Amino acid sequence: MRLFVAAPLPLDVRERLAGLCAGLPRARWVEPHNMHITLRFIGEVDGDAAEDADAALAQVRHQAFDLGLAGIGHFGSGRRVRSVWAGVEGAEELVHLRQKVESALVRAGHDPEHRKFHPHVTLARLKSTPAARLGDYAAAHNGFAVAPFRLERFTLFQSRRGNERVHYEALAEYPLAG
Ligand code: 3AM
Repeated sequence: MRLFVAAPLPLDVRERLAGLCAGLPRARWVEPHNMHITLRFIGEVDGDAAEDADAALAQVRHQAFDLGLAGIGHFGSGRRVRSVWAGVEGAEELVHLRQKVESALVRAGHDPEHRKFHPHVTLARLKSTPAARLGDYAAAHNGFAVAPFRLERFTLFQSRRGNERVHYEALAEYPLAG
């Protein structure tokens, strides 16, 4: 099974984000119920490894904290822009949480993640979207912001692919201390 760890987003935040999901040609928009902030991609694992990851994640201790969203960005450049996303504001605590998640997974036997962490909410995956259209889109939405909301848990998701749609199913939730 294909797993990743993420911060889930409240419904009202996902509804705000859904308002950004239009106006880019050749975009595959993320459905609002699938929106999240990935903390750590785990990848394909068997049932035993999934149980070990779950046990390790259940050991993570961290306070609940506030975070907001602000701005629009993208990964890739020129004709190879792969995705557009909403940025995270005040991500210091999220970075700490992500470090704890990373340490827990490495202790559970996963290879360390060496790529830099760029907290974001993916809005769309793109293929050959003209750069000018992306510029117009970013300019139109650059003032986007969501007021801080409380993150009270993080989640282990399974990514399933079925008839052309991807579905993220929450396998386990880990509360942050209130
Ligand atoms: O939060 P986002 O949507 O940016 O891109 C995938 C998605 O991130 C990422 O894991 C999240 C849940 O699918 N992902 C997929 N394959 C990946 C890989 N091989 C990956 N991240 C890193 N390495």
